[in-house]
Amino acid sequence: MRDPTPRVLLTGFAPFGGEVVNPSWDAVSQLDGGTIAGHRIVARQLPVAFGASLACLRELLDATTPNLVLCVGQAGGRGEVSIERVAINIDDARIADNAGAAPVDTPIVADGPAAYFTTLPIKSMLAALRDAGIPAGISQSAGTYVCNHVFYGLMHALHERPHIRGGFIHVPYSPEQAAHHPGAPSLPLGTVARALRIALHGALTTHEDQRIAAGSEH
Ligand code: PCA
Repeated sequence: MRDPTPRVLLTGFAPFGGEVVNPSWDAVSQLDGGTIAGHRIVARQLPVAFGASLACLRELLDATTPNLVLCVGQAGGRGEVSIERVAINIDDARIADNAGAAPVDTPIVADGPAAYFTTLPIKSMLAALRDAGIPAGISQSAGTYVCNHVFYGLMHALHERPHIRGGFIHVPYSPEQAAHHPGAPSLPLGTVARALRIALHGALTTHEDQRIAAGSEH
């Protein structure tokens, strides 16, 4: 019989762009099999490829039947845990993905809406992270590469399944990666893993988001 414990699907990405690690995967894999707010965490890796990433995510959604989905990716150059507000319907690759594809100005879903908002309580998650002493912020753009592609595809899939909440978090380089990118900020993997636990706990225990100003002018 299937385990009746409700589940969270938590994804990280494979390394890309010449990196040998991806802190998103290194952090989410630390949470695999654990329990947060009564939910079993199922952590899986997605490929950094426009085509294969969403095919993989759809299979995982069917196989896991989660209550909540959080996808996590690396954002080299960002200095804080970055909770994404919105996914936009465009692919515009600055570098080729791991399968060699580099789409330019291509819609992710033909005739899909221009954007989807996350259905996670991002302000409550932000407050929980800041209260725990972890640098965090709300981001108004997940970029136009594979992370935004996965985030948009996730929210498009969940549009038909409104009982499943979904969202995306970008994380900085690990210190070991930043050592090869002079001047780039970083966060230790243990801090990122703790941040994801706190963010998920906040998401799973909040049903009405807080109203906290966390916007930006750019
Ligand atoms: N970061 C990339 C794709 C995979 C990842 O970890 C991005 O921000 O699009």
